[in-house]
Amino acid sequence: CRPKVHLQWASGSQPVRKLSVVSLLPQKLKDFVEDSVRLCRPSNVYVCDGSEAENSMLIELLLENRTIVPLPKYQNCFLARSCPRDVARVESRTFICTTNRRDAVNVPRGSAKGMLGNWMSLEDADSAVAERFLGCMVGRTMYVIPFSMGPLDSPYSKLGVQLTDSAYVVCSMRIMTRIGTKVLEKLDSLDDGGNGVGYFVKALHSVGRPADGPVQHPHWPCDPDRTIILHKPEMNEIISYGSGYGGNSLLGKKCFALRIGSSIARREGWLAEHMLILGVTNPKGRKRYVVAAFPSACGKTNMAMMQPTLPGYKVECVGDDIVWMRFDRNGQLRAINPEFGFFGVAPGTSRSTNPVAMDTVFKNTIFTNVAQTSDGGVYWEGMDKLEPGVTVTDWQGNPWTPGSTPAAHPNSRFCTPAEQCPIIDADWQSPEGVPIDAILFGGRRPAGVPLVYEAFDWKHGVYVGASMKSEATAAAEHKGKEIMHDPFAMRPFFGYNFGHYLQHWLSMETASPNVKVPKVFHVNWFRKDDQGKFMWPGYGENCRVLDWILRRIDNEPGTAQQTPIGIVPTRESFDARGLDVDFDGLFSVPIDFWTEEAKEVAHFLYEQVDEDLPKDIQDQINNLFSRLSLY
Ligand code: SAT
Ligand code: MN
Repeated sequence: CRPKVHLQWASGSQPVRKLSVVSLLPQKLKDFVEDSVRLCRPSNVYVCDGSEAENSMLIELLLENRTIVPLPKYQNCFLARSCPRDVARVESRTFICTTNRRDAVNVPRGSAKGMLGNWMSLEDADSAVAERFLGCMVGRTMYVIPFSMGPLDSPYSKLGVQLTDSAYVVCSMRIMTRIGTKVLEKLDSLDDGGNGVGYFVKALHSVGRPADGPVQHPHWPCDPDRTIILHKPEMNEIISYGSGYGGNSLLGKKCFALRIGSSIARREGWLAEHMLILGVTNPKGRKRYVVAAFPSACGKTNMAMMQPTLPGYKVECVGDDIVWMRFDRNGQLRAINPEFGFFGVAPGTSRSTNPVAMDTVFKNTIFTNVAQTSDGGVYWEGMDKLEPGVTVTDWQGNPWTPGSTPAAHPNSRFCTPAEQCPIIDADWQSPEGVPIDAILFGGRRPAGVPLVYEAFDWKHGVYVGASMKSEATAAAEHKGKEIMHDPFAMRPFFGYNFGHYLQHWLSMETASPNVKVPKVFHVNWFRKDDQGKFMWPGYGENCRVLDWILRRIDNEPGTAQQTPIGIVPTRESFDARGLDVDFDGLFSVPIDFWTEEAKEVAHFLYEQVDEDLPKDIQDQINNLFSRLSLY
């Protein structure tokens, strides 16, 4: 019962020409497609060319299936409502699969539970796949999406091919990555070097179908009970089953660009990180680029699109979520954004919080799980006021009244082309990347953590990244406002053992004799006062923090005040003009709090990383304790 493999050429909604795919695809890709066809048994195979016509055909199909509805208020925008059980990443079902466990995940001390990723053996992964994928695409089309992470002409870019049975995924991948014939041509021209490791990342995805009983939501088929996301870094493979949602299904993003990417990066001597990239120009016209790592749903998109309030400042956006970076021949750190679009959190986005995003997302955008207005628009919590007379349908399709349950799901998203961003940086697709002068780490920390502090040096900076914590958000299945460890904002995205990851970061400093490591900072926009009120206005005012950071990069005298945890601004060097904020409160370093914090972080690192905790990090822990006790 072997289905025929066809390459369909579409015009409008009618497939008009069928060609045998066998003779046309590069051998390795052909093998991948054929093996997957034997497993999944789709009724059709369609190779995506990435064209406008193809996209229109798929949108037409999605409208017919009611997976999406049009949003006539805007230009070429659509809304998808997912199955309510398929609304976020599923970290508990996400695995790194390797021959040896210790390569994939940290090995905690004693019986402690590993908090930094899940491992599965290759044999168990094979059984999980066999149980789920056999015949999972019967009656469906398998789409073949050749995609590039990074600009096609960049030496830093990597290619992938995703097979999926979801047209929603194809349309979203087309926004989030560079897809189609051009990628296929590049892939064809590459040589795999015969080393057996794929020279493109193989990514197999199915939304699945429940083992017992019919698909619950015909417009959003999925199999939440058996969702599983597998990564095989030794083979450059990703296999994802059961979910159509963002980070679980757009496999170029977290699965490739972070998990497989970090593992490739370690082998090749560079860094794949969960960071935004922005360019900031000061009033003197000096432009610098910085990267910043915050956990999911902590405002990376807002910061990447910041509208500075300080006169003469300008921010431009290179990326809002993922960075691939390496030191160039001159020892300068350079970064590319491997993505092509923004998959941003909608709630909280408004004309006042992120006007640039508001100017970006109302054309050519797929919204997922936001609310819909009676005049054919969208709505979410924290958006601007509703126009009078307009009624709202919530993210599940039910009538909504203000004050009742959330109109939009807290993890609802916009998926929008980066090139539409009015402040997209002129060099955002530069093949050699942009030069990076500072690395920022941050999180949601209601207590104790200053607005900004600078690490003493690179090794201390690596410790600061390792010690990151943040309040849980809606981006994954976690409940409540618990403060979780989230080292480097990578907790759900490490592709290999966190101890080895720390060693890799430490090794960057001596990667070559001329390496100039950037300064490292920690920021926290979310400190609260005794009344539980945010102490810092955030958003555009965060440029004041960037202003201080730029002064530090320039080694401006009189800008540094030493504390046991790092360097904070002197009052004179931090521009708080016109703001009514409690400077001392914002920058205080409460010693009792930090002694507890340092102990807790040390406990976490020793327990989680145990024998793989690098000596340099152990030294950093000890140094911090002695600085705190001397204080
Ligand atoms: O769903 S995604 O993983 O793409 C978003 C996020 O968690 O950052
Ligand atoms: Mn993210």
